[in-house]
Amino acid sequence: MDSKKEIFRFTRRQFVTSSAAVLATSGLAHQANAITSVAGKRSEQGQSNGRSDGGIGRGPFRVIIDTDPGVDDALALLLAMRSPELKIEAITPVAGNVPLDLTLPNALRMVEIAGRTDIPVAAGARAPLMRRLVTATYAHGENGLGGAVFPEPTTKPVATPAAEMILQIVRKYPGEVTLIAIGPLTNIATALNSDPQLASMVRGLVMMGGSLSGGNITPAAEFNVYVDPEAARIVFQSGIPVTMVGLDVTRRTSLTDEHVRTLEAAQNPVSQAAAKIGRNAINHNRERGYLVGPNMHDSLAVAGFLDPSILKFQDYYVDVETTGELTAGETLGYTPVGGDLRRRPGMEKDAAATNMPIRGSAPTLAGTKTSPVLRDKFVPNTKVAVEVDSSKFFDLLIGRLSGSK
Ligand SMILES: [Ca+2]
Repeated sequence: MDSKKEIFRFTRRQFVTSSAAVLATSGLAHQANAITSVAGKRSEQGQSNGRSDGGIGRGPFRVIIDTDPGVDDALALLLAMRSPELKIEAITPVAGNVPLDLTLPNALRMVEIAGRTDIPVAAGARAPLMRRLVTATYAHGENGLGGAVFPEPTTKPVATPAAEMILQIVRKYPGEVTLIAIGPLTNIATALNSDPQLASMVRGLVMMGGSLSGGNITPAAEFNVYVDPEAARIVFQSGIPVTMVGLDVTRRTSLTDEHVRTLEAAQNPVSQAAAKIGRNAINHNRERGYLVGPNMHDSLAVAGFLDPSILKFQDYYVDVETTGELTAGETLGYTPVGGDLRRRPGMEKDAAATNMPIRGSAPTLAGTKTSPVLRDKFVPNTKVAVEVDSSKFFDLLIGRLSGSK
């Protein structure tokens, strides 16, 4: 018997006994052990100012914000531009919530409102890599801002296309740039297709998108990944360290009338614009019969980067369904410490657990593949946000937008 088979047998035996052990003890305690905050790790890398309130005040960190404004994108952009921790090298709009003909001017409107026309805005993709564009005007209104109307922007985008802009900036500052992607991942995937070296040159990618607990546009898929699943797959498989802020946590970020009133009371252009967008979006939701306001999905991704203590993360190997007739855009999270594949606490670090293969669907008779195994062993590629401190998030978001923090 070769050693591989021995390990496999050992694993199966241990799996059976350890499953019982986990059931007998507390699954929750096990999960709590497995969940780690990246706050500590980030502060080792970043320039800490010695404060212990998460990550606020550190940096500045060079970032590129890839976005499809979008109600929650608009507030996320305003939050980012009001945050001294960020050095925003570029904003790169992409088609998503609404077509590029609207996301591009909406992004330009936001830099004008924030008085940040020093930030280059570079036009991105008009359509997903391999699919027809599906928009979300049902959630964001026909103009992408919930019906809130602002003047036509006078600022122009730079001539360089978004994907080229991303490559130029990352090459200029190797190892320093974090991509904050809060729309479909078309621009990032286009940049990676053009130069795969990009993956080893970025510091990381923080994305709003995906879900390990069901979708919002189909039962399987979250909107951003649904729109361009092929692009998302390229990103997850690129080797870039990904932080995924998905529906698992963003579902708990509903904007309320009270938030909007606080924004309205603050007398500055950013809070007034954010209040106008928020008020329109809440009314839009009410007209459609929802009891709660829209979720601030994208702002949570930005806030979680600013202050990692807002979120808790767990390591997964994430891949994307791209061939389903009903499920394209579903994100699958593989882990040796969860679900039916969970191991005894501590086991996830053992060789037996990390040798858990990553399995796809059973091979078809018509296909060329003979094995369902996609990867021989578990190696995480993504930190998935699994818990959120919603009140801490809104303290930061509303505080920054209103100018009190
Ligand atoms: Ca978005």
